[in-house]
Amino acid sequence: MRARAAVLTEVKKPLEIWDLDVDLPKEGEVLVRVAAAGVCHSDLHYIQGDLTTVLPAVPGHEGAGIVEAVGPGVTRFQPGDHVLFVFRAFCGRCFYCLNGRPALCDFSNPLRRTGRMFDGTTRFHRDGQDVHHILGVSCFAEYTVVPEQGLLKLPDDIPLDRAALVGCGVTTGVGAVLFAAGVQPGDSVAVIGCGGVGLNVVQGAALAGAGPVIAVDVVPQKLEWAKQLGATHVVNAREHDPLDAIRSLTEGRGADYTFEVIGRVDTIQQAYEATRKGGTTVIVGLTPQGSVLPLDPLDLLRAEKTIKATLYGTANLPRDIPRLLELYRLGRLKLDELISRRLRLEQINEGFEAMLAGSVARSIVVFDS
Ligand code: PAD
Ligand code: ZN
Repeated sequence: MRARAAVLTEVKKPLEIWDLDVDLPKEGEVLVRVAAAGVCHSDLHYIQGDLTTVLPAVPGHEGAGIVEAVGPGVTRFQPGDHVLFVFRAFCGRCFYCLNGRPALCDFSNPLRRTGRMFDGTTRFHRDGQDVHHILGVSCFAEYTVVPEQGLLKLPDDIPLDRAALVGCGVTTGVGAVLFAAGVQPGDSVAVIGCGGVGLNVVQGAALAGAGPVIAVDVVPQKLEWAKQLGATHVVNAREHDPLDAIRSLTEGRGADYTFEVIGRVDTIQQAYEATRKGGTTVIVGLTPQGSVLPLDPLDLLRAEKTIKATLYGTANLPRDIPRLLELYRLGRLKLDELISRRLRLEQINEGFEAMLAGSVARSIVVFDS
């Protein structure tokens, strides 16, 4: 089968649109016709080389589609099923899975490390050359092959472009608040970085009944969106020192919970400073591989702060993703408002440019068929 895909051939270069040969799914694998794929900053980290992977490769990890074919031994899915990609395929049987933490499951480590399927081969090729997978998803392609453990079944009534966002940004952001931090009604929350993921931290804080919810960004439009998603106060970090602003909105103490949703050491430090004594700093942003966070342990101790990090919103994926979709159905979780721009696959680099320019909450690649 042939499929067009956006391919990362070299770091710091735009993605190229290639016509690929896509193999049929092997044992335990599923061929998915991709319907929509969100443009997440984590993909940009691969493009910029802050996260490394085997190249050439097809990025894209936030997406949804329809099962086209299943390989031998696949029992959970059949052609026609609507599915969500999970960028941490999980076995469902190990210690972490049984304790509600599937994103920590080691099952998919070989996929991420090698950019290949479990049998050591790729399902994408061009002119006989292997093209690799990223995070075992690679949904910037018309068709992709994934292990069945990397899919969750979606209900048919949720539009696939809206559902796609739940594959990463929504679950990560809302989950950071509800599942990682466990924010309670009336807790004060500050969110540093209100892009596609940070806006979901804001809406997660609103869902949790937090207040104040202080949104910090450097782009005025992001702050407008943050207000629409439930921020009670906004701070433009280009105009005001976020630390002063957060402290003055929390009786001088700092927030109960601060979230860093950019992926920079300096803003993680800022979030830590803006956390009150006894409060919690939550790291959501992915810093470049090898970064070091300078931290005075005595300061941490004297202030009794907690530093937490969250992968995939610390969500129990098969339990929590259906819950989030139900909240969307009930009008409690906003998804439509998060999509600023729909792109054709050929326009994908514009999605990354718009992300860097700060002009979109999320862009989403929508496939024709
Ligand atoms: P994005 O580019 O849409 O958002 C980043 C936001 O930060 C933008 O709105 C910027 O304007 C804003 N910003 C930049 N500099 C500053 C500053 N100095 N002060 C305040 N705001 C600033 O990215 P995203 O929302 O898609 O992703 C955010 C991070 O989250 C990124 O590092 C991504 O890789 C990471 C992520 N983590 C997980 C996880 O499991 N932890 C999952 C998905 C994404
Ligand atoms: Zn992502």
